[in-house]
This record gives sequence, C-alpha cells and structure tokens, in this order.
Amino acid sequence: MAALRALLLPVRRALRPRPGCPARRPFASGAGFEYIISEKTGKGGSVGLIRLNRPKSLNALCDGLITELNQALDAFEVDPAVGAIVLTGGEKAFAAGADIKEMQSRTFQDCYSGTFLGHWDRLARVRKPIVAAVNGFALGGGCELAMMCDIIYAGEKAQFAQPEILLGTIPGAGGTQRLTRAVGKSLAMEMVLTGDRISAQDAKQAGLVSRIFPVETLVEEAVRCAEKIASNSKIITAMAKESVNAAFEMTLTEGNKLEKKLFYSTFATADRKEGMTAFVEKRKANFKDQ
Ligand code: CO8
Repeated sequence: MAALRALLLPVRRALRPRPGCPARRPFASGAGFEYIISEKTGKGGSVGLIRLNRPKSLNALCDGLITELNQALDAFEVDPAVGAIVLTGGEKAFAAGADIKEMQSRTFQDCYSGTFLGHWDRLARVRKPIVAAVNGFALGGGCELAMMCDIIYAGEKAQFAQPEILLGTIPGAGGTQRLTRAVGKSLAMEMVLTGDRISAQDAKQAGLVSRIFPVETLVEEAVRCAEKIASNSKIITAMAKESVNAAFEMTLTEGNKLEKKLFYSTFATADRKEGMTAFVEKRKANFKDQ
C-alpha cells in the first residue's frame, strides 16, 4: 500500500491545483491535453500544429500549459513524419504572458530554490524548425515564447510587448536578450522600459516578424511555410537551423567555422548527393533524411 502511495505521489502532485491554474484534467480534450490542442497537419502529417488553448485567460502561460507544450514538442521532435512545427494561439491572443495570478504570491525564495519556470526554454532547444503564427496579443512571456521560435508570422492585428515593467518586474524568458538582438537596442529599450506595445507592422519593419497576413489566413500560411520546410531533408534542415542559431551565440569567425564544418558534413549525407544529382538530372529531389 505504502509502495503504491509513493508511486502515485508524483501524479497527485502534477494534478494538484495551482493558484490561477485550474486543476488539470488529464487527457480531457482531443489530443489528450487541457491547455493546448496538438495535431498533425500538412502533406502526410508533416507539420506538427500546436494551439495554445486557454482562451478565457487569453492563453496566460500557466505551469500546466507550459508542461503540456513541452510534452507536445517532445512528441513532435521524435516523430519521423514531422518535419516542422507551427505554434499558434487564438485570434484575440497568442499569449498574454506568464500567468500573473499564478506568480502573484511567489517569493524570491520560491523562485530561486525551486528554479521557478525553469522548464520554459524547452521550445528554444527543439531541433526541428518552428514557425510562430501570432494573432492578437503576444505580451511578456507570450512575446518571449514567439521569439524562441525560428520564424514569426503575424496576423495584421497582432501586438507585441514586454510589459513586465508595469508589474514591477522584468522579462525573464529571454525578452531582454532576444528582443534586443531582433530589433536593436533603441526599440528594445523603449519596449522594455515603457511596456508599450508595437503593432504587427512596426514589428515587421523592426525585423521581429518576417511576414504579415490577414487574421483568418495566418495559420494556413504558417502551415504552408512549415510544409515547405518539411519537404526538404530533415537532417540538412537541422544543420541549417543549428548554423543560423550559432550567429546568436558566437563571434563571426567562430560562426563561420561552425558553418563550414556543417557544410562539409552535408557531404556525408545521402540527401546532399540526391539533391545535387536530382538537379543535374532535371528532376525533383527525393530526400530520405539520410
Ligand atoms: N495572467 C493571468 N490572467 C490573465 C493574463 C495574464 N498574463 N492576461 C489576461 N488574463 C486574464 C484576465 O485576468 C481576465 O480574466 P478574468 O476574466 O478572470 O478577470 C481575462 O484574462 C481577460 O483579460 P482582460 O479582461 O484583462 O481582457 P482585456 O481585453 O481587457 O485586456 C490585456 C487584455 C491587455 C492583454 C490584459 O489582459 C493584460 O494587460 N494582461 C496582462 C498582460 C501582461 O502584463 N503580461 C505580462 C505578464 S508577466 C510575464 O509574462 C513574465 C514572463 C516571465 C517568464 C519567466 C520564465 C522563466
């Protein structure tokens, strides 16, 4: 009996209600999640589509939601049919930030000793490409989540902000770092220090998003982009993503060295041979992810 109790303890802990986050009902909705909807779409199920689905709270990112997001990402990461992932929210909100009601009563000791929200960065470590499709609010942690993705497409009414300063705190999931790299110091400082929102159009002009679409076609366009990515060799795509990401971590010399090594590595793959042979033979390449 005691052994059974010990076995069930982590399950009970996971299901315990948290402030601001209603008790989780495991496997409650379609694909078995409560706060997200996860499905495969695109040609041959080649695109993993994850929708943040907590509309009453404008997709506020409670602990349970991030846990489910990570589970869905893990599943797509190991699924050989999936070549790219789309992350989206609802029409009103991609995500209005970390769940303030859940954070409100935390102390420094809670945060520091419990590595509070330490599981937020799983998204940034996914090897498959991720397209964020942002409609509505992408605020605080919502904006940070979008910036962990590889490509951001925005709906024409999207709004981006890092409003943590208005709550007496600062961004904690890369907002001061990724935003500054994306839009430059002046705009990043303005957004982080005032909490002001910028429009999709301003975000595009600043380089935060690559394309803007009408609200109702945004997800479809993001899936189309992901489908295109998924039709290429997965192994070469992973190398390309690794190489671009190195630009954020390395000096130009180090980054160029890594790029060269990865470029040479492509010559060890069957897909590089197939790609070039297909070109010479004037046919479409048939990649085998080898
Ligand atoms: N957390 C919790 N609940 C929220 C949040 C949120 N971030 N945003 C909205 N909600 C809830 C509201 O409380 C409301 O619930 P209820 O109906 O129970 O009162 C419901 O969503 C609808 O919201 P509103 O009534 O406020 O809707 P409006 O259309 O009037 O306003 C806004 C929409 C402007 C988006 C407004 O809700 C707002 O300002 N939200 C807060 C935005 C914000 O400050 N975000 C930053 C949060 S802090 C953060 O993200 C830090 C991340 C650190 C990550 C660290 C990882 C290691």
